[in-house]
Amino acid sequence: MKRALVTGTTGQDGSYLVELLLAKGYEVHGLKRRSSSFNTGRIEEAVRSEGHRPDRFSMHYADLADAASVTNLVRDIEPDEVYHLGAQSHVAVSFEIPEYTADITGLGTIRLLEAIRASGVPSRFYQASSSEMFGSTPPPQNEATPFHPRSPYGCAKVFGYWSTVNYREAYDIHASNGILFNHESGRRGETFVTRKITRAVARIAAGLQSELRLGNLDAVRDWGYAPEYVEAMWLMLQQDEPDDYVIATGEAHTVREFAEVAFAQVGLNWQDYVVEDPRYMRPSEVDALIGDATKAKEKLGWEPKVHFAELVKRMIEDDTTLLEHELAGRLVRVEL
Ligand code: NAP
Ligand code: G4F
Repeated sequence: MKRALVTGTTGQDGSYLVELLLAKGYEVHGLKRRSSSFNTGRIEEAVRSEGHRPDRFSMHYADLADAASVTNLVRDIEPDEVYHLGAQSHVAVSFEIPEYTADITGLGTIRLLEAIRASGVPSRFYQASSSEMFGSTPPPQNEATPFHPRSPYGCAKVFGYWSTVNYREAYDIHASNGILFNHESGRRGETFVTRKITRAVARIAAGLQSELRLGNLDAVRDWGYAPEYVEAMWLMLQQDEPDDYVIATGEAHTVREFAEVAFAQVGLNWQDYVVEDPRYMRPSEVDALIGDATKAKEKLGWEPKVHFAELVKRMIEDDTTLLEHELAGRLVRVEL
């Protein structure tokens, strides 16, 4: 039985990856950080789904700011594969807390790589790199496109990317970067733009909200479906040789289009509800991200199946169901 350690387990991608690894028969160890309230809602859903056996799944307290905590995990668990997804992952927030973002999102990667190197455990390593690293370099972007980050988050991810390449070259660690373009789902954090929109649409349709305040409606993104993207992470660590891969759909849509399609799904006109609010504009913006995932198709056999309209539809359905459960008081949190 293969053993995996996943950081960022409580996040969107971590929860889908845990689900995937359990389904593949792995023993999975997740990291959770101390929080004053339950922060394991997504992973509860993942562990319960499809009757997965919780005895192959454990959560451990650790923090990416605490090198000893991650070093101890690698030494004690001796994982075959480490998926490093933990990060301060919000671009707008990174302008408010740049040093913290550099510490967790940038140095956090070095702490984990160093834990692997120092322990001598032959773990394969996945780094959650980001299309945000391309920043202002015009699309389409692929593995050869130069980086020009536009946020503290993007800068921290560039550091993590090159650290991963460096540990591969210097210490022969099987370390790969997945350069993932935006990917979304019903488990997406509520303050990222897609989920902010689909959650608002469900609430507006139910009469609980009257407007939706957004920032830059002209931004272009390449939005895919998160469960498919975690499959690509796993595929990268199954290759004989480590490498770096862009994962994207290649389709471009604006934030405005996302809002238009989402409101139309419940029979509403987005223009009646969306208010442009400078509060959500960024000091420097990434105008357009559109990925070219040809290498992933050719080498990993990976291709996206869920496209834009279907993605928006699924997210609206998930938020509508979630709202019904919330209103019926059917959501109960437990300790994991
Ligand atoms: P997410 O939902 O924001 O999850 C981030 C995870 O990191 C959460 O589990 C969070 O824990 C954890 N974390 C934050 N600070 C931590 C700390 N100090 N110590 C330990 N854990 C900490 O992000 P996601 O969308 O799943 O993305 C996963 C990874 O892929 C991230 O590295 C992100 O930057 C990167 N990425 C995402 C996308 C995308 O479109 N989703 C695209 C490219 C790259 P809490 O639950 O306690 O907050
Ligand atoms: O949903 P977003 O916050 O995602 P962003 O900035 O593209 O970052 C996400 O994708 C990256 C991959 O490219 C990840 F690395 C990162 O961790 C994260 O998952 O914003 C998307 C676009 C931006 O241009 C933003 O300015 O939507 C625009 N936007 C317009 N109004 C808004 C809003 N974004 C947010 N969060 N909230 C708004 O009200």
